[in-house]
Amino acid sequence: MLSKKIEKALNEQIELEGSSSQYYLAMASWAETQGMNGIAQFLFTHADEERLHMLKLIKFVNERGGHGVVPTLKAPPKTFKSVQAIFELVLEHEILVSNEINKLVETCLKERDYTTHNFLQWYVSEQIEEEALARRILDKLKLIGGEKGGLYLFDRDLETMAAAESAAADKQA
Ligand code: OFO
Repeated sequence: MLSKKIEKALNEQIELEGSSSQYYLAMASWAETQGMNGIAQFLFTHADEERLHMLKLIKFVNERGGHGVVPTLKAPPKTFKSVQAIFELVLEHEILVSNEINKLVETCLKERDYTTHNFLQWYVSEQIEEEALARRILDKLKLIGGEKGGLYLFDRDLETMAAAESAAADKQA
């Protein structure tokens, strides 16, 4: 059984995962309108993953006797400055999410909720991977600089990465 405190904290995380999904969806849609289909595909896949993170939390809260609440979400931005700006925002956002997960883990330890603590370890590892991925992408973009041909290849690279990620997600499902 979840304590009210942990249930509330998990519901806040549900909201954050949901808004991450919307945020990446907005980035994906903007990239698609700019003709960057590989980047868009990568971000669409990322948005789907965040939705699954939200779903996983909702199911956990319900299984533990609480109520996973579907959140009302604020509209994300419609447009973005550049591809570089998008991935800077992705990294910044992932760092914020990691900090929130870490706070949640700490609260579980204080409340002696070892079951939720154990459940959250999956999110801890996921955040390490997502931060690392955002950093790798930013490094690639730095190498390219403002070069158009480089951006074309980068777009194709991300399309391949998106296909690999969704194949891995299908295997897990
Ligand atoms: Fe939910 O994994 Fe990133 O934010």
